[in-house]
Amino acid sequence: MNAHAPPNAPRYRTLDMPGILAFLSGLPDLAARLGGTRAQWTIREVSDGNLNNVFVVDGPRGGVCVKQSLPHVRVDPSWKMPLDRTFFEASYLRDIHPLVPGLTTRCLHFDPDLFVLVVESLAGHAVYRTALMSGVDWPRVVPDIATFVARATFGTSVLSEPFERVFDRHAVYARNQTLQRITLDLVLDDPYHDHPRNHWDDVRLDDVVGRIRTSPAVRRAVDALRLRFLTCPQALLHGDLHTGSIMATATDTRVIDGEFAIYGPIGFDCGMFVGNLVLRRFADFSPDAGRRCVAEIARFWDTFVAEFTRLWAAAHPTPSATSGPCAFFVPDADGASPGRTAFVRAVFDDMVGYCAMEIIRRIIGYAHTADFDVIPTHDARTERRRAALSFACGLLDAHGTQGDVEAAFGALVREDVKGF
Ligand code: SR1
Ligand code: MG
Repeated sequence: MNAHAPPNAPRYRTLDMPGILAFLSGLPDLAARLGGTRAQWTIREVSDGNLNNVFVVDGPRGGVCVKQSLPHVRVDPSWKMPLDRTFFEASYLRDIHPLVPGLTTRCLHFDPDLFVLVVESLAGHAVYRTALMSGVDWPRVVPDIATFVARATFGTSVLSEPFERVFDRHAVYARNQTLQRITLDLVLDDPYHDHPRNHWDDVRLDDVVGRIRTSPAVRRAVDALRLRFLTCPQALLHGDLHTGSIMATATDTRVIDGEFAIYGPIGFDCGMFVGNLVLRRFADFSPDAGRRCVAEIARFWDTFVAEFTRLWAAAHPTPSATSGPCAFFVPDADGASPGRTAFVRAVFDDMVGYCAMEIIRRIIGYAHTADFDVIPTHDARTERRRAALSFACGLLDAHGTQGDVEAAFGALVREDVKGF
């Protein structure tokens, strides 16, 4: 028994690089994928997120990516944490890979004792956030992510599967409570009151933080969105779909890091992604950054709606009078579908709300993003963060009234948004 293993995982030990190579050499399929002998394999650590150790191993024939849970948050060893997050990530990949085969990675192996997950390595791909910060323009990524969200959520919802199957899956992810707690606290709660995990480095943000926390309309929106996150299990979500959870090239897009997977409102995944596009917009000084950002959000939303409704129409093609229990959502004989329209509108409102909450938590909460780090001066960084917070505050103030992308996000291009 390993003295450092958590009590409920007696065979667990944190693998170092030689340990990873030894682990892989004991798995014939993975060893064959790498090719050659263990002595010919190279290994490098690529840990980038907050939680886990991640390594890429390359051999003469191919590569794999190895991810292991730690008994604590990687970036804060004093924050202890159960190990089960790689189990949920492996489950998520197995559930959604058939729905989005070219848009994520395949789970090649999961070890339930060591909490090690092995997936395909993405040679040549960059973390999308890092690529955006270096100025790339990869027009495929946004519609690919919209397609990913539409297919992965539709395919795991009762709109496409018998409820028994959905509820069984829901029961599995309902155990992902450690990471659900993190999202509840870090994204949906902490930023809206004093909490030691919050931080920002300039008192010039204090007044906008105060505005966010004291506006009754913002408070109402935040409370409603928090409640929806817990009470609206529409589909299996990625749960942490920021631009650091995407690996891409100019021609290929893959969603990674599904450890936060949970049943919840579909607009949560949409809002996380769009929120990170908006964060990027506020860190970008190029003159048409606002116009490009609004165009990207419109492309995301239009692609998502087109794909989601295409799947829906294909799954329920018959007129409501002759169909089963989901008739409310099936088009009438004349093709109209008020139920579907209302459902999609609710996803839009959720997207806008969670987008705002993602922006806010990334600036004043625990886990900031690197986007603003490329801005050369402290004053300019503060100015941009202030502008982003003000914009997010406005989204929540008017939450539920915006109606379309232009109404919600059009201010990103107008001169009346100060600070950029
Ligand atoms: C302690 S975990 C902090 C953040 O990192 C993850 O990527 C999630 O975004 C989480 O909120
Ligand atoms: Mg992550």
